[in-house]
Amino acid sequence: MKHFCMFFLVCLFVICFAAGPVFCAEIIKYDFEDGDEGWKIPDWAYYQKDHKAISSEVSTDVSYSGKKSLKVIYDFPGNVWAAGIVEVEKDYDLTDYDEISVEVFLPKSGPQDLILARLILTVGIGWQFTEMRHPVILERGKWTKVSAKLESQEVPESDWKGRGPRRLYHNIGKVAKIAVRAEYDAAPPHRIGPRYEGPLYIDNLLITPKK
Ligand SMILES: [Ca+2]
Repeated sequence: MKHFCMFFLVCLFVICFAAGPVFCAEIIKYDFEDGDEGWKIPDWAYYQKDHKAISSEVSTDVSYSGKKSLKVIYDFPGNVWAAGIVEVEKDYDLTDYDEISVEVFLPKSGPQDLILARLILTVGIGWQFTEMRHPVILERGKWTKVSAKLESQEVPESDWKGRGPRRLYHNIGKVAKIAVRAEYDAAPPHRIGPRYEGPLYIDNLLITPKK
């Protein structure tokens, strides 16, 4: 019996050790309760003609979790496609993670069905943009969840753009930035809308481990 117990404990130790990273993967969360946590509009975006994010700051106007969120001010002209990005730069190995999600709030004063959001990961040695294949339409006056399954052997169908070496699957261990991009989906002359000079709020970005 004693030998059996010892054998069992050794087996348990070996299994736990072998599966260490799975057990150790903890949820990654940005909820802006302790400041901007490194999130900002990247410098290069200010030089892009179609990037229209003006400023970002932590705010108590609205929140999805806790009392604060990240308030990003945009100036979308409405008569042309435009976008605005906020991001955090930090090295992540997301091999043992399953899904990434974020909540985005569009005030009631915003246009309906014209502002969308998607998540973007900057990955690999070449820092390549890997973006969600389908952006999500933001509902006015509500928090809208934007989420995507991360790529893995278990999830062959991809929620992400990028082929070959740019594919997220090949770079999931080398994520350098996480970004949220808002897009004003104007396509003149037939699809245009009112100018929107105002905020979106970002909160509760979660990267959840595989079960
Ligand atoms: Ca929060």
